[in-house]
Amino acid sequence: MLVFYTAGESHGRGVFAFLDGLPAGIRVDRDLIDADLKRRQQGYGRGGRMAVERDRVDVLAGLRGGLTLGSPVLLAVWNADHENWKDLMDPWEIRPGREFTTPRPGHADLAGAARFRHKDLRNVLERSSARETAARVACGALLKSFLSELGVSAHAWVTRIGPVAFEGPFDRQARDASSVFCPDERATREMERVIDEAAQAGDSVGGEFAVVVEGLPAGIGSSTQWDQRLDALLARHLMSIPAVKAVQVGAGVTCGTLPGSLVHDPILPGSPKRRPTNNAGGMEGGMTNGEPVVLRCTMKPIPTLLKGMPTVDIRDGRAVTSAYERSDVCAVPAASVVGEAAAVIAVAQAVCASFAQPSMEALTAAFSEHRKYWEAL
Ligand code: EPS
Repeated sequence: MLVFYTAGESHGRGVFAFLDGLPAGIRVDRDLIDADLKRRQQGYGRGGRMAVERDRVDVLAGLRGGLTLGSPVLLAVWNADHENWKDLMDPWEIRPGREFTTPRPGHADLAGAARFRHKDLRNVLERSSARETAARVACGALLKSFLSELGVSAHAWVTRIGPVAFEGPFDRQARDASSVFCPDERATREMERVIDEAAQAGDSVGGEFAVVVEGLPAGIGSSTQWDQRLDALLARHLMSIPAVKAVQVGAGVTCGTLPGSLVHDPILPGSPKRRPTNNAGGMEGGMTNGEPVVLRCTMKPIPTLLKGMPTVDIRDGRAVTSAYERSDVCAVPAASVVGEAAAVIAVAQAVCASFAQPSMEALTAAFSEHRKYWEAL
């Protein structure tokens, strides 16, 4: 089993990722991790915090000479902004008087106050902050090295910002040239305009992104138990990205509007068995079916608004307007990078569950043997 957890507060010393259960001998590409961390920091509509941070991975355990050891891996991404928050984030002593008591509608603040009985909502928001996603991206980028040795890759792009949608094909160069990670120049300009308008109005804006995983043979995941279904695992990882409100697999919600004969993808003769369409999004019965895995996620607008929202002060129940210091206007481009990492982590977990081996050499052999079986079926 590949265990994955993160730790760390938004303005604490850093964010951290813990991975246990990886085989020994994966050659890890540090530049790839730092490139993904940098990509996650970008995107039109980001706020002041990203001007402070220069995210890079620091490997604290589990690697030697660029190779995984088969022991637990511990990754750190240090928070440069911690310097400015030392007093407020001191693990041992906090001076009273700077408590945050006005929960932002849409954020974890109020629900967290109920869950943990915190009176200072900073104790909730520090961990619920999307800063945590830097740790996920570091982890996902490390696992890209693992999956790439098996011939598996993932990519994500933005398909909507507010009312502006892009339904065209993926193009890596065009995506990387876009300020919103949308592989279309015209859509990019319109999306920038929507973000500008939201910023001018003191508001925020959400959107959608697509994630595709390619190169998986059929039969990864399992139909035998709810928690072994790969579509469910992918959805859980993606839904757990802060602000994601919907995850769709393949044709997703459209499947409920069409007859079966238009939804299900015909099986063509030949080896391997291919499909002329991919409404299933590469998933049947909780397992891959040999087609690309296609996922789509919807992100709500950022809840921290310059114009504020009606809320209450939890000290006395008075009606007030929610507070604002700084925030992103739109983080959908960054979320697409996180989505890519989340999908990679889920797929790596499913691969490790199916082909558990202590060494990469043995795991690659087992995986290749399975791929050959599928390709000859
Ligand atoms: C976030 C609020 C902002 C974002 C942050 C998520 O941070 P701050 O409160 O420091 O201005 O910038 O995202 C990140 C720090 C990041 O690395 O993505 C929130 O409340 O969720």
